[in-house]
Amino acid sequence: DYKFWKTQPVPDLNEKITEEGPIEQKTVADISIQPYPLLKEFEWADLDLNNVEDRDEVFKLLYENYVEDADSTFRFKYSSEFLDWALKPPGYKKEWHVGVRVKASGRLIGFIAGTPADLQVRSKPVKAVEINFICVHKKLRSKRLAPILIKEVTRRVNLQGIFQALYTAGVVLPSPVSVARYNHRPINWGKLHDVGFSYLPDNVTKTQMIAKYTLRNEGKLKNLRRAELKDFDQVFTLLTKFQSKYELIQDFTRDELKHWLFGDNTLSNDKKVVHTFVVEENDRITDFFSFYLLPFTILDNPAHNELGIAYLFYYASDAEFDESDSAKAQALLKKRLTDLIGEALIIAKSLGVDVFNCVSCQDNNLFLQDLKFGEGDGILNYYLFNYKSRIISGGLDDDKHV
Ligand code: YNC
Ligand code: MG
Repeated sequence: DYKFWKTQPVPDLNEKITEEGPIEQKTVADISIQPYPLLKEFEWADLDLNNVEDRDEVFKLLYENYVEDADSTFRFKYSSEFLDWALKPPGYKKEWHVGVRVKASGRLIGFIAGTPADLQVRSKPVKAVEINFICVHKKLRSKRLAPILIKEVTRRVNLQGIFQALYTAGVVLPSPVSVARYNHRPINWGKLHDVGFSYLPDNVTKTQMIAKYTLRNEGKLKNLRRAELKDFDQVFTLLTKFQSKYELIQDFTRDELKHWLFGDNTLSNDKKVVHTFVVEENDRITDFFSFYLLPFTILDNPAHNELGIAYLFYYASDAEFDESDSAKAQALLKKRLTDLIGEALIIAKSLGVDVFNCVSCQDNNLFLQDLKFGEGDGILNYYLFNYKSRIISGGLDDDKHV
């Protein structure tokens, strides 16, 4: 019955939203400068991710205790490099990398992170953070530590004059502003089947399944290449224009987008987390896409211990820009995105990826079928904290409580 969430500035499930905007109006002067009290055996700790030991502690907590699938076959494996990229965008604050330690041993048993992420909600600018990586050690679950982590990170964010947040979760809480489904494009179907990720449908052989998902080794899009920093200005302009049609987007500064697309450029290509590619014609960037690598640990499997997974990240194309007939524009975009993401699959394969994931929202629905993505069991709910918004269209729930 959402004992905690009922006390928070979020809309009730099924609440009809008429007016959009903040729920509570607060100022920094209203916010306590004292941390929330913890049980006496625990203490708060800011994690310094520039410090290798701190980063490894967060890595280990998540490696052993973070999100698993429904039957505990897989667990997200966020590497230390991934965390360094994901938690340190421009303007990050180490006070927002909130840890809880056992006082006696110093052991990290809880974590939650906030990162700067201004938004545009139906073209309205909303100053915000993104909240992610909430984790409580398995031995300390169901003791109401999660609400304390959430309240403490809220307090610390509020102290910087920010009162709104974006977060996503597999669980249903009051109240999703949009809902998307995970889609999976098998690349190494044989392995996916061996580890229980993919099932063999009736009346089909394994050989047929492997053949169905076999990709070429070489792409066919001319002028596609790995993005370089010199491309950034054009990519920024292209993405800004491309995304202006969406109802909920992150309002990137240039430095932020540079970080999200190129932030791990000091790593070699085989260690990189985020991979960005552009299509260039006569010195003009016409398209780009990016994906990041986030493997699963495979739990209790004698033959395999890791599943290579790519997640589609940002992309943009100018395919539709000069077409005023909207049906024609859509068809042009569908064709171009199918070609582009088709290339992403081939590149992901060359990086050892076993499955390519994306969610069913925005323009992704244009290419899912042609590229042989299949619907997964997983749902991703999108939430806004302290902000009422009508359902963001483009997700699964478009027809619900509009
Ligand atoms: C969750 N994922 O409903 P009620 S996603 C938010 N997000 O509250 P306890 C969650 N709330 O129902 P446990 C949640 N999961 O009584 C549970 N809850 O109102 C709520 N798992 O707390 C739940 N990471 O401490 C209930 O539960 C209350 O010990 C129960 O801890 C939960 O990062 C958790 O899946 C998730 O480590 C920490 O199960 C634990 O079970 C765990 O008794 C594995 O908590 C890892 C995992 C979730 C990944 C994510 C997004 C987090 C969003 C948090 C909300 C942010 C709000 C905005 C704040 C900033 C505002 C500003 C400005
Ligand atoms: Mg707990």
